[in-house]
Amino acid sequence: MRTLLPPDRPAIMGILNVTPDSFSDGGRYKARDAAMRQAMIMIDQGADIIDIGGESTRPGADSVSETEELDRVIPVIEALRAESATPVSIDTMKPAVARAAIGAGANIWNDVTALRFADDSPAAAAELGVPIVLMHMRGDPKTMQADLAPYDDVVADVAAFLTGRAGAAEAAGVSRENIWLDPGIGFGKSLEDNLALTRGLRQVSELGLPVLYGASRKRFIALLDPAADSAADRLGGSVAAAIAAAEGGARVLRVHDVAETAQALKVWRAIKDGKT
Ligand code: HH2
Repeated sequence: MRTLLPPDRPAIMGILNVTPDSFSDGGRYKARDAAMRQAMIMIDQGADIIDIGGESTRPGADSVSETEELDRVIPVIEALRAESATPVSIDTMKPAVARAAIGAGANIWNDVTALRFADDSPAAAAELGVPIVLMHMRGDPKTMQADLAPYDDVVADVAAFLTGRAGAAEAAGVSRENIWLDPGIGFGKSLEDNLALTRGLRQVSELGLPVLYGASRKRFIALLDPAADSAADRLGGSVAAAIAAAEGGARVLRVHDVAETAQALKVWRAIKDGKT
């Protein structure tokens, strides 16, 4: 398997939602073949990791049953594993889905609840022994945008939360080298919160654990550019946010538009390092 985290640039994590209702690509890749095609395109375009999710976490989304989620993601993970050595992450809050996905060949557990969904989540992460993404979110996807009480200091609050969750994971037996952190752009945050977290990402990366950043096609971009009402029209904003995050020390960028992000990273690195 390839190294998960390249030393000299952020890894690109390509998003593959096998759901009927994801906010940007919902429904398009439900069929396994279509999902596989999209995964292989993203790999060709430079994705270092493919993030497979079977439950939408967009604001207001309904939850899905464990069986339904397994039916959506496992065949795609198996098919991808048969075709490619590219690392796969499983975007799920359910420990049983994470277990099955890792069993089918996934390499990373991406948990937007930071191991708070089930009592046995921390123990499952310890037992699986793969990198675990701990993301910051207030409330749950159904309620998170309803209650936008101001943070005292959003960057400090998120950093403190992530420090606490990393501590809880370690206490449950997860090894520190397997812990990645994510500020959770768009999860229970105002436009100003998302901008402050992006601007202040260095404060999160200085916690000393790899940081994953995901702003791709998210709604806050349309708050800055009302013409980008449709998610597919948010490419420019997504790339701008990704480069700002790279500047703030992000080690993984979770994106829909792999080719454009890869190109932007090449130009960014050439400018920064003076190397072509
Ligand atoms: N964002 C989404 C889903 N999973 N995981 C991490 N670690 N970080 C994120 O920012 C993040 C995530 C939401 O985006 P998307 O997958 O495109 O949509 P949906 O949740 O509707 O499937």
